[in-house]
Amino acid sequence: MRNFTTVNDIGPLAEALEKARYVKQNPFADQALGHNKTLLMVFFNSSLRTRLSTQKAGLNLGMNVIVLDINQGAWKLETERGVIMDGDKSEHILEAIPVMGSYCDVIGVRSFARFESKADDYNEVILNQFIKYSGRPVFSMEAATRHPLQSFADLITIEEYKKTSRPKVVMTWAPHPKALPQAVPNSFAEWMNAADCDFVITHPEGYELDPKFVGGARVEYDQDKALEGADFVYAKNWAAYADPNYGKVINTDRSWTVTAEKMALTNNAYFMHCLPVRRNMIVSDDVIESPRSLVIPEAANRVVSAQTVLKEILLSL
Ligand code: AN0
Ligand code: CP
Repeated sequence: MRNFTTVNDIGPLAEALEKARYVKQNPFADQALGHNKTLLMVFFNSSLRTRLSTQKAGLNLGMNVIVLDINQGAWKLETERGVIMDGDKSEHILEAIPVMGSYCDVIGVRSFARFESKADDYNEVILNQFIKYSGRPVFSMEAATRHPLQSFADLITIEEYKKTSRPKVVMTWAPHPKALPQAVPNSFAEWMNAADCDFVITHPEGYELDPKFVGGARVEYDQDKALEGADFVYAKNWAAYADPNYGKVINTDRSWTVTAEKMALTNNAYFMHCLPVRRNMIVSDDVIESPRSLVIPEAANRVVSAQTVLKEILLSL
């Protein structure tokens, strides 16, 4: 595997899960693989988990790790070609990317949807420029349309906790005061559709995701109905995808918050969320603190997904 940006890059999921199990049980078995190899992590947006877990994954593999926060200390980057750079941006991304590539062997990129242009976001213009111009393998640390390291960790977590071979997994929209990207729900849908589970998506009218990501999943507009018999409840907010509301908050209905009453409709489901989460908007305190909440083991598995992916990339160098 050279680049890792979607579920398709990892190969058959059963094999990927087997590799992840090995990595989890033997975190330091491949220290020699990363010796004298440098991982550069480039952040255009904030992060707690991705930053720490991916760094840890690189260190476990014996890599040197450099982290760059573009917005804290780097030059402001122009991303559009052809503009006269007489504004506040000092450097063009077309120079910055190959320069960054010259200092490392593998690059991770976090670059969220900017909600300025749906076409730019859904064409992954930033991530694709890294792939095109860095000369290095590139992996997504959440790009405009997907967050595959998160979805892989989510799948690993579901595999660890499921009690039936084909669990019912419900992804539910929940309210949030600010506009959030569709990357996490898109990606989760993409991975659940590729995995063996009964996958249902529930959200208010107007929050339909790109059909390309929904795929064959069942969409149920009645959250209570969707939650019936669920084994896993995966909560996430996202902003509207459909035009003319792309990138907008069109509903903050708190009746969609995942509460104990909502969880009572399920098959004693586990609660999942990628974090960071706003309590009592997305999920009530009692649900996130309950023994059925997997948010901490789910975050811990981010090291496992990142290390499994980095290992495959190192093997391809
Ligand atoms: C981001 C999002 O929803 O995509 C990152 C989640 C991992 N969340 C926020 O910006 C709060
Ligand atoms: N879940 C996740 O990616 O968290 P961070 O935004 O803190 O990295």
